[in-house]
Amino acid sequence: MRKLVVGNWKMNGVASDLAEIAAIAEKSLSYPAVESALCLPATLISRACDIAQDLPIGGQDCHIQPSGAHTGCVSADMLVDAGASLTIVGHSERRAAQHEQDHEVLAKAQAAHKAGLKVIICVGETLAERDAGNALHIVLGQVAGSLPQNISGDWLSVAYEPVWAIGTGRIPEMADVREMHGAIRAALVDRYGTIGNSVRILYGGSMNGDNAAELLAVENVDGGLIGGASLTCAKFEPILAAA
Ligand code: 3PY
Repeated sequence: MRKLVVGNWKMNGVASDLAEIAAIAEKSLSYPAVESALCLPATLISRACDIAQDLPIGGQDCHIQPSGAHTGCVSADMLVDAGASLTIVGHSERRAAQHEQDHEVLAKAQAAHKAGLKVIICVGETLAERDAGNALHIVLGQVAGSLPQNISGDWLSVAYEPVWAIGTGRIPEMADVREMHGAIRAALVDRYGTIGNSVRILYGGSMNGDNAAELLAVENVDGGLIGGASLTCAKFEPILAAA
């Protein structure tokens, strides 16, 4: 399957960054063997779509309702209306700061799919959970609790992002990445049969131009969810090249 490389801009990006988005969109055309996308703050999506050429633009979260009295929230339908074609749900920063639970992440994934978006569901363990030997148990629990009953690899990807690797410059040993991605794959196949083989499992957490080739070569690493290294074309391109 084609590798999927998605930038997560988090709470970064204003109008003056549109030129960088245009540069990334232009550069991504040089890597047709890689599927790429940028998940942006909701405020930038519409303007980014105007200049993104073939580069899909996405959101970073969505509400479970299509509309209503939810001050400050953005629905999946609103993301679609703005031009988005995908969204992230369940990022660890939201699971921690907004106390999002698996069942809410699942509902968001369903709402996003219903609205016509592709969806990336994030899972990952904290350092304390890894140090206690619970990483597999925690992550497989999140996979079981956050994924809807009816899925397909056409619209769903899972991103394994160890929380302690996000924004720290640290990445796991490749053997640990192989073990976790293999365990997620086995869980997907166990629950969904052959469909489980069509779901991409992305690695996220301090992936950059220096470590992307090694990470993307690991079995069952079907792409990356990229934080800081997706903010400029100069840093993002080497990851596209490695994929
Ligand atoms: C990171 O790599 O920092 C991420 O959290 C990507 O989502």
